[in-house]
Amino acid sequence: MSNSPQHCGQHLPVSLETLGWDDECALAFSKYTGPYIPGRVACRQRTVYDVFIEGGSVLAGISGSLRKLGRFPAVGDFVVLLHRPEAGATTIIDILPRKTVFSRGVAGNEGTDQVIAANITTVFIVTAAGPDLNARRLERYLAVVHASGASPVIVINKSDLVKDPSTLVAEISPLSAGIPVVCISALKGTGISQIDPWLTPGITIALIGSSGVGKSTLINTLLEKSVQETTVTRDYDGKGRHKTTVRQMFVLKSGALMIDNPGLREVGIGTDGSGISDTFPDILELAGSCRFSDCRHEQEPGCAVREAVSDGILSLSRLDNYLRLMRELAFEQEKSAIGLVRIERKRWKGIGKLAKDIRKGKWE
Ligand SMILES: Nc1nc2c(ncn2[C@@H]2O[C@H](COP(=O)(O)OP(=O)(O)OP(=O)(O)O)[C@@H](O)[C@H]2O)c(=O)[nH]1
Ligand SMILES: [Mg+2]
Ligand SMILES: [Zn+2]
Repeated sequence: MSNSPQHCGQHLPVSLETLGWDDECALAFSKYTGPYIPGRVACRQRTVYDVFIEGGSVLAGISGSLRKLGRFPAVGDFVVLLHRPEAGATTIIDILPRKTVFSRGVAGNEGTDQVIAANITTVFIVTAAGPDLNARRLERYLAVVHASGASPVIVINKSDLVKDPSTLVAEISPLSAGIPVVCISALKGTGISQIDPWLTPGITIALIGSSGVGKSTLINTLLEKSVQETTVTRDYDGKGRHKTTVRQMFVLKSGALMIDNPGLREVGIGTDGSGISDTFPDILELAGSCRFSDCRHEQEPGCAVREAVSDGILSLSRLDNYLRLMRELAFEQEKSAIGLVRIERKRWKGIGKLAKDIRKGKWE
């Protein structure tokens, strides 16, 4: 095998429209005239990006100035490329404003959100019949998706492993009010047509979920070929081997785009609390009737939330998960406040260095 970078995914004659390019993108791009072309990042391999462009794809590096500013494109980003095929070089020189950002707060990352993917319309939260089907885990995923600006769909996979799949849907219905739930077997192809409504041209869907739930299998089924390697090891506790290691965007037959992700080992909730409020609207409504407006629903007198638990209206485990996520949010926000100061300092250092380089004429 050669060491030179290879395209990691499809090489298709796609149109910009298929890639989700719209008026907003066109407006943001309109300030670029000259040898620049638009593209969309399909895959990142260390320092090289696989970028879909009108009619196909190219491998591109990023410009020195983006690197110095610490602005790295994510899968799904619309980018501006300096395309010089005659010189054998294509460079990403700018990232267009992101419409949605799907990120996860990661411990040890200075409390900042790590961008998983950008410009995602819909997130399929994939779970599988069996031990992975867990309300607490789903609530956490829902909070992360809500915070991203994308809309969630819960996909229960491996329905072929149970006698009566309708019980699976019933199991999670209490937490999925208003959220579409589909139950499929990616392996056998059963129920796949239920996801058709989301597979429309220009729509970008990201698949998330634990390792082994069948995300890549679903991609293979939709592409009607084995482009993604799938694993036979079942890994529900996050300790095993993850099959997919690279995040990658695919163009489906319907014209929709789908991003396969590695199984998420750890989903932090990030620093945006809106995802939690959207996931627990029932608790927020109850909280409006608590005696104290800053009630933490722990020991306070006149707590309407605790009362709902004793009355059997709200399950204790749901409240516990809510309180756990709120504590995590407070912690992440505090960490971020500290981390941001540090990052700002680093960023200004980068900008200062860039200005110096420009003055010295070192900048291309
Ligand atoms: N019985 C059954 N097995 C399935 C189904 N979908 C996937 N599998 C199996 O589950 C295993 C894991 O599937 P993958 O598609 O690799 O899972 P993944 O979510 O992509 O895993 P990571 O890439 O590690 O995140 C494989 O052995 C698949 O054949 C299904 O609908 N039914
Ligand atoms: Mg996979
Ligand atoms: Zn309360």
